[in-house]
Amino acid sequence: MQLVFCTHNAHKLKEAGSILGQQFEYLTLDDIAYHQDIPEPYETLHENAQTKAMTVFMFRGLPCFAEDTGLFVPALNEEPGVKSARYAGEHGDSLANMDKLLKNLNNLNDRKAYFRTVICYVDIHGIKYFEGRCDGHITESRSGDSGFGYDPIFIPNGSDQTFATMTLEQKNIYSHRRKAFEEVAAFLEKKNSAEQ
Ligand code: ITT
Repeated sequence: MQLVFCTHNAHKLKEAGSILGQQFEYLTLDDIAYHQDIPEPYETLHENAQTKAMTVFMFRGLPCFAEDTGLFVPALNEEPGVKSARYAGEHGDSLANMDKLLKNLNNLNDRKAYFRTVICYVDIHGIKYFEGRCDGHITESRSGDSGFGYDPIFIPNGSDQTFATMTLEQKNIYSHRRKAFEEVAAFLEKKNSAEQ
């Protein structure tokens, strides 16, 4: 069975691949020659994930999944949230995004934060959602250079290290994405065995 993972983010592909394993053939957007950007204009992770998955499903007709993730900081009114990729303006400028977040948290004692991931799966039978969450806090400065996005300033509960100082396997112990993808893996396994 072929499945398309609708992302242009190579880090996400690597993380997802490490969780989902080899039971399916995963295609990337490059594999299906989909080179456009998919806009994420909505106010919820669900709507953005659904739009990405539906857009690619309509393009190619293969089962697709897409995810949208945000970093939510309760003391900042849940910012950067659904706008995490473009918090400082330009999409995907992680250094500027982290600088802005550290500046906005300056002198605040409550540095609690959480990542939330929503995955949308679409095939001819319909749409399904999966979720994962990771609670932790924002550090006072950056540490580490692994991973991506806000990893250098996020420490998950139960650890004293930022995600960016961890190996992929260590990040997966705590990660929002790992939890969501484990649900996807269980769903696909069940679906696969029902179809055989
Ligand atoms: P696609 O839409 O192509 O999948 P993207 O990089 O635009 O890739 P999102 O909109 O889902 O991805 O992600 C929003 C931002 O949230 C992302 O650019 C990162 O800055 C941040 N982010 C997401 N997951 C993260 C993680 O595991 N660790 C650190 N930051 C993360």
